[in-house]
Amino acid sequence: MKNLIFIAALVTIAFVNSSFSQKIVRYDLFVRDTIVNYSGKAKQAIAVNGQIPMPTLTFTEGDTAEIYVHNELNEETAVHWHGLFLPNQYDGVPYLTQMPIKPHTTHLYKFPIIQNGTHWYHSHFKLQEQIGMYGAFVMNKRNNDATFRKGIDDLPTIPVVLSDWTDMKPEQVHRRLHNATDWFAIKKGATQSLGEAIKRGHLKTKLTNSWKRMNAMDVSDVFYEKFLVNGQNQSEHPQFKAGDKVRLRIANGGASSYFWLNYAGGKITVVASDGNDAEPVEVDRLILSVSETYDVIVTIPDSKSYEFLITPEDRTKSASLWLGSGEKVHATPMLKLKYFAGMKMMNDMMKMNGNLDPMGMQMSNQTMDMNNVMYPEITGEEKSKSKKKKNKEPAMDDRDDMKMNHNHHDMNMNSNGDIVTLNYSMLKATQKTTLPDAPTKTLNFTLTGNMNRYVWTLDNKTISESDRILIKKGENLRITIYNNSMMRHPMHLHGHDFRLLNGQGEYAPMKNVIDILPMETDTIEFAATESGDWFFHCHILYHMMSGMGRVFSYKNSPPNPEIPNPKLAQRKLKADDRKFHFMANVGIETNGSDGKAMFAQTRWQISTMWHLGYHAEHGFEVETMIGRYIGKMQWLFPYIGFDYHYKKEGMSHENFFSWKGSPRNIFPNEEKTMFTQTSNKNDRHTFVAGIQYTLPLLIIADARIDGDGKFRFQLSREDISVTRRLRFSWMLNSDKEYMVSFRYITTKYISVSTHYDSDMGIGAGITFTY
Ligand SMILES: [Cu+2]
Repeated sequence: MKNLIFIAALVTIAFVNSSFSQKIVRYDLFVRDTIVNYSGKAKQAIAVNGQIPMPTLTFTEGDTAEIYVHNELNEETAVHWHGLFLPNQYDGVPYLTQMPIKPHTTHLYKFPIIQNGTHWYHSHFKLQEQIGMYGAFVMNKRNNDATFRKGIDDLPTIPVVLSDWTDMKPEQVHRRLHNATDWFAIKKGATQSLGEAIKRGHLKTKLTNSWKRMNAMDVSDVFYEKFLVNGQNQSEHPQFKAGDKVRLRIANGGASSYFWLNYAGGKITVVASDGNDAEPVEVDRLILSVSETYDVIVTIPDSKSYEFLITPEDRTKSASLWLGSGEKVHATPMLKLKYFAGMKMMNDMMKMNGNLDPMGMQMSNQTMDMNNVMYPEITGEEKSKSKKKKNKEPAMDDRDDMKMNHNHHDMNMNSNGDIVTLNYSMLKATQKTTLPDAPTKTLNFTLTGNMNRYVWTLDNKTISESDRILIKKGENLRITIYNNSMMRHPMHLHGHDFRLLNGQGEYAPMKNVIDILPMETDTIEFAATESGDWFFHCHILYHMMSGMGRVFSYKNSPPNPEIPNPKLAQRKLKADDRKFHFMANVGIETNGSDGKAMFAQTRWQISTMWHLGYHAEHGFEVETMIGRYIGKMQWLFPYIGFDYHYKKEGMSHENFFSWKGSPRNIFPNEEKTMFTQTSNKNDRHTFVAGIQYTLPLLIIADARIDGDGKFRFQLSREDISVTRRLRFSWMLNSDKEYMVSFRYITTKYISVSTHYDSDMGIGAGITFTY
C-alpha cells in the first residue's frame, strides 16, 4: 500500500514536470476571527490558517496559482495580490475588480505566475489589513532562468513581513484621525505644546507654525502599541553560522508605518525592490515605505546573534530580527526625532496660502530628505536653550544644516562619519527597461492633503469626486507627481510595474510603489498592456480610505464577470471616502452642561451644539448647523443653521445663564435682539446663516446673521496645547460675550475641565470626548 502511494506520488511529479508550465500550486486560505494579545490586552484580529501574518505563499515562475479563499468571517473580504501581473478579475479590489467575498463562502483566485520576486498579499476590504490580513508572496526564478544570479538567488532566504499593531479598532483609528483629536500625538510624545516649545527654546518656531495654520509636526499619524516582524516583536533565527549570508525578502505590510532597517553585523546589500532585481548596492540603512518590498543580503560575521533592527519612522518603538546564535550584538538604535527642528523646516517651506515652496530646489527620488533636520544621527543632538543658556545663538541654525545638506553628495554625511542611506537614485535595473515605442499619454498629479481634517486627495479630489482615467492598450503612460502635502505618500499601481525615472537612463528601476516626499516631483512611466480597471492609490491605509487614489480604466475592455452590476459596484466603491464620521464633546460641569456632536466627511459637516443650565432659570439652547468646507485648505466654511433657545420668563439675571457659544448680551439693560422677536419672550427660535474662516494662528472668525437681521462676529481658538495634555480655548464676540476654558486630557475619552464664560460664570467638571 505504501509503495502504491509512493508510485502514485512519483507519477504525479512526473506529470507536473512534463507539463512544466501547467504545474498548479494550490493554497487554501481559511480566514477567521481570532483573539491576539500583543500588548498585554486581548484584542480581536483576523488570522488566516490560524496565523498572523498570513502564510507565506511560494511559487515558481511558470506555475499556475490556485488560491481558495474561504471566508469564515461574519463580514465580507477580498484579497489583493500586491505587485502581481494577473487578469484584472483576480486583482482583489472590492467593487472595482470583483464583488466582496460574502461571509461563509469560498472564492477562487486562479492566475498564471508570469514573474518572479518578493511580493505580498493583503485584504483590500475596508480596514482588515490593519488587523492581520497581510502575508508574503514569493515567486522564485526557475533554476535555468537567464536572470538567475549566483550568490544571490541561491542563498538561504527568510521572508520578512513587517507590520504595525494598534489595540484600538481600526475604525476608531480612522474616526479619530478625521476628528483631529491629538490623542495619538499625546501617546507618541509628539504634541509639541507651547510649554515644550518654550523649554526647548522654540517658542518662535511654535508661533510661526500656528501662524501658518499648522498644528504640529509629525512623520506618521497613528500611535501603535507594537511593531511586528513576522508576527512577533522579537524574531529569532539561530540557525545561521559565522560567515553565512542570508537573503531577507522584506515586505512592509504595515497599515501606515514606514520602517527604517539597519543591521548590527555590517552593511546591508540591496538586491531587489518591489520584486524586481536591482544591481547590488551596499548601504548602512534604508527606509521601507508602506507596501514596498526590498530584498537585501546580510552577512553573519561571527558566532553571535546579530540584530536586524526595524524602527518605525516616528521612532517610538522597534522590532528586531536576530540572525545567528550566541551573544547578542545590538544594532545602533534610532534616536528620537527632533520635532521642533522639523517644525522649523516645515515653517520655512510653508507659504501663507497653504502651498509648500521648495524654494527653487529640485527634489526627487528621495535624494534630499528634508527630514534629515530631525535625525540626531545626521544633524546632531537637539540643543536645549534652557540648559545651555550661554550658547545664545545655537551654533548652527537648523536651516543651515538643511542648506549644507542641499548638495546631495553631502546628504548622508555627519561628523560621526558617513551613514549611507538608500535612496531611489541608487536603484539600477539589471537589464534595460525601456518601454516599447508607442504613443505616450502624459498625466500630472499633485498630491494634496489637509492635516487638520484628514482629507487626502489627488489634485484636491477624492476617488469619489473624480472620474476614471481612460487609457488605451498599447500606449505608454508617463505620470509626473508633485507632493504638495506635508506627509510622504507611497503611491501604488495595481497590476503593472512602472519605470522610475531616477537618472539611470535605460536601466531605470522597475517598481510598483513610489514613495514621494513632501515637495518632491517624481516621474514614472509604464506600458499599458492589460485591460480592465486598475487602482492607483496611496498605500497608507487611512489615506486610501479617505479617498487618495484614482482608477485607470482601459478603453474597450471586455465586461468583468466578477462585476455583474457595474453601476452598483461603482456606487459602493465611491461610498468609502464619502463616509461620515461621528464625534462628540460632552462637558458636565458644575454650572451646566455644554457639548457638541457632529457628523463630518470630506466636505460636509452637520453639527449640533447644546448648552443646558441645571437650574430652571438657566434655560437651554440648541443650535444645529450644516456647512461645507471650501477650497483645498478648507479654511472657508459657509453654513446655515437653526437656533432654539428656551428660558423661564421674568428672569432677572438671564445674562448669566446662557451659553458660551450663543450670542447673549452681558449687559442686562440692553435689549437682546439676536434671537429674540421681542425681548420678553421665553421661547425663541431663528434661522442663522454664516461663514467661518480659519485665520493665521488657527483662529476661527465667524460672521453670521440671524432671521431677525442681527449680525454677530466672533473669534475663537480651540485646543491650544499648553502642555502635553493641557488644552486652552477661548472665544470672544461682538455681543460682548466671552469664554475661556482649560481641559486636561486624562484618558482617551475623559478630560478634567473648567471654564468661565460671560453667561454662566465659572464651572468645573469633566468633559467626555468621543
Ligand atoms: Cu498618503
